[in-house]
Amino acid sequence: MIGPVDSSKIPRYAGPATFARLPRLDQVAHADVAVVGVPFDTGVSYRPGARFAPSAVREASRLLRPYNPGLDVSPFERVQVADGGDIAVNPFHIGEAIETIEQAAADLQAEGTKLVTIGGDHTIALPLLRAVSRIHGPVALLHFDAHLDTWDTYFGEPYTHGTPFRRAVEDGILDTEAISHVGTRGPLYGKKDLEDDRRLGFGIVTSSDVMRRGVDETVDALRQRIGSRPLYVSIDIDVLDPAHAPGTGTPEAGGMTSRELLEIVRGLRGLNLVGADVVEVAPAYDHADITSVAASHVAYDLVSLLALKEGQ
Ligand SMILES: [Mn+2]
Repeated sequence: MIGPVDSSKIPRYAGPATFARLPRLDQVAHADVAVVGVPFDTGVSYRPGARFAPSAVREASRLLRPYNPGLDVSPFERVQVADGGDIAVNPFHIGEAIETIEQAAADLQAEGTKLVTIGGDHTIALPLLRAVSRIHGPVALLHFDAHLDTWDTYFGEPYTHGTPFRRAVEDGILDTEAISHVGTRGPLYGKKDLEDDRRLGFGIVTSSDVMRRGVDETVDALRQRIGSRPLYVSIDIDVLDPAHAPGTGTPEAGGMTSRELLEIVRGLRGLNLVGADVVEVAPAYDHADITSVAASHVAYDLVSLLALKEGQ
């Protein structure tokens, strides 16, 4: 196993940034888990800038240490984790970008590597789900987000950051017995948004529900619905309150704390996680790297969950 750069010998702030100072994918024979960037934000409806997230999150991840007490695991000792670099996509053509992402994600997973992907805007979840379902069939989905992301079109366009999960249901790549939004809040276009969403099969645990029920009850309810199904976790960083994630494209007041999000993610231990993404970090609106730090820690816990499972 090739671990991260030894921070007792080379200071954390020195040298090029890979996620958690891990080796690059081309420096290891095989990776059980790879962290991959998708610098793409052509699908946004409001503030752009998520194309700069992969590099910002890598910079913010320099301080991550090798032992995760929250999950009692040293993920980089348990399995081989590597930084898979960025999937380079056409910023001027959403359709082509989606095809590129799906094929690159499928290639990366061809030999059993599990992916934690750093977006990018939420458009990228669709091709990532398509790639994962090629291997596992329809997957359960936990979607952490202020927004539903099940709208039909924007300006007549079907592929945007507000529509990936409606397209995924239409594709038949989600197991609609086990798909849930977590952390939704904020005003909608109309009540029909919620009716359409329910018709697609989604359950909703709102941001207020998380506050009222608490983390443990929230986790129990989510776990029951998922069972042993293959699970994909998609985390829009705007699920956090703007106080915890100001650097994002469509902020909404009244969100979760980073502590709540990390605790819910840790509560997924033991489930059949097959892939995950963290999207919508927009560094230009960030302050003191608050959002990038939160995203790097969430990604670390997702890597840790995969390490626990893959290292069995
Ligand atoms: Mn989203």
